[in-house]
Amino acid sequence: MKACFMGLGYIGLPTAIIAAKNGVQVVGVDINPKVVEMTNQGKLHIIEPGMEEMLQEVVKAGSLKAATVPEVSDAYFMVVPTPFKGNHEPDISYVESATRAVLPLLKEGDLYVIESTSPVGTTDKMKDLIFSERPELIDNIYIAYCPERVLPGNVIYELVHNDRVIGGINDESTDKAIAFYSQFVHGTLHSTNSKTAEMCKLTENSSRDVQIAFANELSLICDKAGINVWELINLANKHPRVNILQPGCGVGGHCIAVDPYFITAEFPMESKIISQAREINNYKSFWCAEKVQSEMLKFELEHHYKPCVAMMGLAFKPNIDDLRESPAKYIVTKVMQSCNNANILVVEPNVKEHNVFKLTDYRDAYEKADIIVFLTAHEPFRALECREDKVILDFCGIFKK
Ligand code: SAJ
Repeated sequence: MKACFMGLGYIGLPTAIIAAKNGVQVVGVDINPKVVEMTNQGKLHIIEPGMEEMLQEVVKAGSLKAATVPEVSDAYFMVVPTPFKGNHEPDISYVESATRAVLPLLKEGDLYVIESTSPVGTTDKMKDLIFSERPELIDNIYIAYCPERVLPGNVIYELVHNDRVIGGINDESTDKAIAFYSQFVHGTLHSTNSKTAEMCKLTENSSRDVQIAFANELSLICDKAGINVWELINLANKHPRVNILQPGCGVGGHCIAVDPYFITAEFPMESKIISQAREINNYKSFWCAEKVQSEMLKFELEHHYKPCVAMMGLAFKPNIDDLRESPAKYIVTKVMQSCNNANILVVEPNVKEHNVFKLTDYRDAYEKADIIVFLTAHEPFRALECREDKVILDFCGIFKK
């Protein structure tokens, strides 16, 4: 069986590698020639533990090759980004152009799958596009939607062991897609229709966003009421049916802070909680930046000099080096703008160099600064001693004090 993966990003490339390792002849397609070149040399252009060794193995064995254009295959997978436009409307143009690229290659009996997070109805739209251009394929090819669910940093394990939801445009399509994924997925493959599978992906990430918003809302209430939110949540979670998540400096990454908009854009009247959650989580970052600025002003009035501030963490979540859509980065930028970059030390232990921020070692910054702002709960920060002589703004529960 030969399969073509359209998109060699954070999901497409690992999936292509795992499929190639499990007997599938894979062509990985990307519009970026640099990505194609690196992949063919066995070099990973993304950061994912353990993945490069696997890539080298499948490239060497000849079971995976990368190219800028697709090749005739038996199965085609759309694993391209679905960002949103300025007004939070989903943009499915990459899915559409990847589909148009494989359209001329499709033949009877082929499988076409969308993995990209997509608004409800996208699979039907692509089905209509395929059948309008290639009417002879109606009832002759299999079309399905199968979202990914992996957590960056744990991709190898989760790609194989997570359950998956697979929704075809008809039962035959669902079965055909299940047969493909069962070659390398050990988790259960749950069958449904394409619309439910699309909504399922959006629901999973919106659910997490809503739960984090609840924790963030509590943190704002507790700040006003003079209550330690970490202690409060810990105690509330002792109830057997309560499980509150952790507040932070906002929600980042390219999934949880994005996918809920795919629901709110299409169902604005019905998605009140989902849209409120987005607002609360965005507001939390703004609130954190304001809090740092007011603490700096207070310090200056009390001590008659401008404080040195350590901004601890830039990544969008703990123990990774991914800065994309990071609330910490937004807060650091906003604070730096407010003081013309003076006296701000920026720390990110998982990144060696950055083209915008001059990075300082976390121990040096902690020692030197008057105000310490914890933005991302990286593990090494937890080993620091909580110092009475510093002003500490702990937005991510390093000391839980
Ligand atoms: N966060 C909090 N408090 C928490 C948990 C997370 O503030 O208690 C913040 C993080 O700091 C980060 C953001 O939320 O800024 C998102 O982090 P995350 O670990 O919740 O999720 P992602 O974006 O890395 O991955 C999510 C996962 N989805 C769910 O857990 C429902 C993953 O399984 C998906 O595959 C991925 O989105 C995706 O690709 O959609």
